[in-house]
Amino acid sequence: MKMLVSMMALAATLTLAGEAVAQAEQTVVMSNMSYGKLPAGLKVGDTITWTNRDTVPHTVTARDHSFDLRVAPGRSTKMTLTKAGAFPFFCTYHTMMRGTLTVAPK
Ligand SMILES: [Cu+2]
Repeated sequence: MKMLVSMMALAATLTLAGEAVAQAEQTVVMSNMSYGKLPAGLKVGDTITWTNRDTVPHTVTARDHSFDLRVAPGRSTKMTLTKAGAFPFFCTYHTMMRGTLTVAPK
């Protein structure tokens, strides 16, 4: 019985450690001149792969310039979130394309 309890404690510890280092990988698809659904629950250290299914290039440009990606037609570009906060962004080629990423601290 004592052994079982300590194994359960170990399992709980491993689970906590796993969560602490887990980094989510998200994808946002750009198509029909708009950004797809933006992921919720983002944290510093997570990555977002931006996939452009249109036939024209798009950018993912933060208003405060904390990120600025150009994604060629038919290509994907991956970025890692390095700062917490709310980041409004837009496409510099098509300024009606816009969104906001909300990133929690690690
Ligand atoms: Cu665009």
